[in-house]
Amino acid sequence: MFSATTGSTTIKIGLAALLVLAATGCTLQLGLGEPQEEAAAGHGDDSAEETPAADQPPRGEGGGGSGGGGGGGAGKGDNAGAKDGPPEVVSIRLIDATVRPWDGSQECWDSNDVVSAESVQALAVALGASDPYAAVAAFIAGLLIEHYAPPDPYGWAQIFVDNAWQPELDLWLASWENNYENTVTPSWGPPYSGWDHVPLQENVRIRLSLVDEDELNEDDPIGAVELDYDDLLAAVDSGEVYEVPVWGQGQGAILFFGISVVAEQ
Ligand SMILES: [Ca+2]
Ligand SMILES: [Ca+2]
Ligand SMILES: [Ca+2]
Repeated sequence: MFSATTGSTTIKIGLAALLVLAATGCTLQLGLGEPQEEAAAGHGDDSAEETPAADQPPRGEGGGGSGGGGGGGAGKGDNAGAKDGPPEVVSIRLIDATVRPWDGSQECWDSNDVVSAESVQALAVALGASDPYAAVAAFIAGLLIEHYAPPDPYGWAQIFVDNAWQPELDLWLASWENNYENTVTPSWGPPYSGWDHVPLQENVRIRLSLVDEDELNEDDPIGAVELDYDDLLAAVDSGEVYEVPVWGQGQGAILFFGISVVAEQ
């Protein structure tokens, strides 16, 4: 039985899951807040319907402690199983993301300023580099980011395992109340949220959905991306926080999704 662990945010626990978990002796950490049904359901796109309404932001009052992973980082070299074939069971922590500094209209997230063609081209070059994560990080570091009206990302994660999305294991990574603001590199800890005792099945998926919190207007959907088996396996093999390149998905506004995946034994 797999389980969710939440950092400073909240998770939604279905009654049925609670009963099952009580029966099996697993422990879950409960938050008080609940994602909206739209978030809990397994949607296939990043349409506006999927994002929580602006007047009902997720609340971060759930004082979750960290679960088994604590700090959540994978110990370097602690990737037992990587050399003996894929691990059967893993622990996953969701660490951070990198958001493109402009939206699908090439406007800044929190202003109507259109970014320069030079910036767009420079990011394209960085994404084509041999180490795109480092190149993109350097590109972002070189921006006068305050001129780019950066977003205030919050979001949630969902997992598909045992041939189904598991809404009772949805995790809020940040809420309106506790998200890092004015950043294109949001992180979600410590402590970091994630899931323990996850069977590493070939059809496993993890979906990340991000939204830009806006005080005055409706929130701006940033996007949704999914990780698959190969991504999780690559993360195990890396032995460290692994930044999955995801800019090819959807509108391309989420560039990287950083995760830590450790084999459980
Ligand atoms: Ca905005
Ligand atoms: Ca906020
Ligand atoms: Ca905003």
